[in-house]
Amino acid sequence: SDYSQEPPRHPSLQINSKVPFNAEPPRSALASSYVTPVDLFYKRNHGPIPVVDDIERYCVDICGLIGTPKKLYMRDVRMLPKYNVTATLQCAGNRRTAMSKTRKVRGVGWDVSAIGNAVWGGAKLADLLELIGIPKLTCSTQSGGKHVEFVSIDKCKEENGGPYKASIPLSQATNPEADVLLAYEMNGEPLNRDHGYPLRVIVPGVIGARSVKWLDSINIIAEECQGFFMQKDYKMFPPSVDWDNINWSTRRPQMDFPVQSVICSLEDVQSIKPGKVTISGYAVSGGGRGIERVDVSIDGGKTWLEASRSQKTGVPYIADHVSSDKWAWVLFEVTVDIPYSTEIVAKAVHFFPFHFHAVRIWNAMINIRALVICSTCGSCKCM
Ligand code: MTE
Ligand code: MO
Repeated sequence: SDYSQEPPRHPSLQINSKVPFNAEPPRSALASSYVTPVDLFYKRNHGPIPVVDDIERYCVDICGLIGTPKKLYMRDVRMLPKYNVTATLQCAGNRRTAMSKTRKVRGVGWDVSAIGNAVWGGAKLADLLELIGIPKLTCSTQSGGKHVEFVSIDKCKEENGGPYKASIPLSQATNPEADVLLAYEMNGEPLNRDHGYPLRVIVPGVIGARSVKWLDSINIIAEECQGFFMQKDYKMFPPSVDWDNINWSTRRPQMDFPVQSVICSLEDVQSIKPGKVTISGYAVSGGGRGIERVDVSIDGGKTWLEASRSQKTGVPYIADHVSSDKWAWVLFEVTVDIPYSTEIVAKAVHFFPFHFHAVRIWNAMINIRALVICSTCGSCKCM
């Protein structure tokens, strides 16, 4: 494969794999802005970045279970009503490095920043499908049935040199409230090459793997996509399953991501002085479920303090409220008084109509002793 035409990238990105290019920003930079700047947004690729230079001739083939195949040019996409949707994109492999400390996980190692929040501009897939004769649905709870498959221009080794692809249920694709976009803008700028120029799919609330970049065709198919990334990757198994006894067909592909919270203002192990410390980070849940609460503990999880949550400054965040961005993360912050070497933990609770789930808990170990300057002995030994 040809990696001679890769675009320029921001020097502060932490590179997890050079070819294909996989990189994430430092965690401290990530939670400092609600909307992640494009150049700091994580980049997750499975092959070389495609080059599309004739934008007039670029088009997406729409085929499969429809009357007559159609060609969708960029001018056709721009004729559809334009929406700006603020949505957090998260790779299913986010925090894989930490997971591997418990049990070795295969795949590119990621710290906590394989995630970003952007304002995606483009047409709704539901509008396009309606235009070609597939009516809108306002309920996406049904499972099974037809899928809409997105096929890319890029080539990757997992597909034996074929294109990257994925699918979502037709019921989600035709639901205008699911906000599935054919996006040509990111944060008000035309999409850049790394993020899918000229056109990509954005499936809000769902693992990043389904948001196919560099769209080449859209196929209406009878059942879910049979590609590698739907069938042989991005599935969750119990601890009894390993690489030698895995039966992929026993699990469904991951779609909505689970609730997640991460402390970004501290590293996993860090030396700080005792006293007031502001702890901040992000919390997010898939499926459009808001974040009901974020709690922080400074005693390893024995007692908890509620952190404040925000999206836009000055607007109080309320999960499931009309003033919040339902597909986007919240940033949290709490100031605590740290007395001694301790373990700081954050946990998020997402909003769900009938239950509250606290699913993922993450620990930030902090060793304070090392940095305390003791005026009596001049070293830290007496602590
Ligand atoms: N689309 C194509 N065509 N090729 C890819 O390798 N990677 C997917 C998805 N779409 C991928 C793709 C994965 S796994 C993720 S997490 C997101 O794109 C990452 O999007 P980003 O690079 O814009 O952050
Ligand atoms: Mo991903």
